[in-house]
Amino acid sequence: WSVKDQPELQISSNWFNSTYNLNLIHKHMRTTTWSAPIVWTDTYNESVLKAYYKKHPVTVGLVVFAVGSYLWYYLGNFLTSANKFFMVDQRVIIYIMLDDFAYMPLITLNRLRTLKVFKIKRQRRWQDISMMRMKIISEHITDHIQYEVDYIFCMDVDQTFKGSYGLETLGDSIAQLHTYWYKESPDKLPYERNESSEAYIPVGEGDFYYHAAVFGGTTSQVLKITRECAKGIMNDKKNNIEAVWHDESHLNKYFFLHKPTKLLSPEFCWDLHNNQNPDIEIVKLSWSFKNYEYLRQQV
Ligand code: 2GW
Ligand code: MN
Repeated sequence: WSVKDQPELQISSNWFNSTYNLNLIHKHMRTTTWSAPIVWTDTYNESVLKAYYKKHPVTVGLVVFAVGSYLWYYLGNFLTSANKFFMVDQRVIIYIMLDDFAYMPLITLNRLRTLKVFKIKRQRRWQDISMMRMKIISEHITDHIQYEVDYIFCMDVDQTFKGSYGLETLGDSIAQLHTYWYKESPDKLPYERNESSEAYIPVGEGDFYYHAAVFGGTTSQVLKITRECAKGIMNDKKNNIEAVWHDESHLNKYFFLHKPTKLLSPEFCWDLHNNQNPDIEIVKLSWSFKNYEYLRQQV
């Protein structure tokens, strides 16, 4: 990919001070120690997948939250790009959780795509907006999503699809390798290290650091994931503890205890502010520009 195709790269950014070492040379890993495939752009054949799913059609759900400033700032772009690149030619239901119907962007969707928009209560703290997603998703799966789709993806709204994001990503339980941490050894990963938190992972243990901006799987697996994470978050709240990376810490604990059956390479959730990196052939989804001071004061 070139800088010209990726406008975010042209935004000068000093909002983020990277201290991560991206110079370690690693070969692409193709499977985990527990034999789960790691999907890179060159590990699958799209036409084979398409032929298979043509005979076995599936419906895929995409759940996204957009409340407060994130609603008008990110949702339109997220949806427009998802319409273009997410599960093209498959049935898709996009579930949008927002706090004000008036800011729902009007976009035209391709055939086979449906929107379902729900209003949720606004949380006072942004940490709670993020964490409460787990509880809300699990409730919606129980109420209706389980009867509507076969697979679900849950995603942050502050990102943009840049390339075909399709059938190669489907599986029982899907975890996303984090852009910054995928080459790092487990003892350096930013897991929750407080023993009293439900998200606790001891130093030296753990597999990978997964990014909560993308996770998914079959409806029943995503129900388990979100229920367990919500339970951990609620128990921590009772004990007056908040894990270092909020819902993401709990998701990492869940995937430490229940190994994901498929991992997505960082191509599926890349930060374009990162250095150019030969590991990354095609960026499929990229972080949108984030002005923390501005957006977070708006909550
Ligand atoms: C979040 C933080 C600060 C200020 C506002 C918000 C906020 C988040 C908001 O005002 N409105 C809103 O809809 N959100 C939703 O929560 C939205 O879907 C957003 O993508 C998601 C997570 O917040 P985000 O994207 O600002 O967090 P990140 O990009 O720093 O994400 C990672 O860490 C989070 C926990 O701290 C989550 O685990 C997230 O899934 C991770 O990607
Ligand atoms: Mn985000």
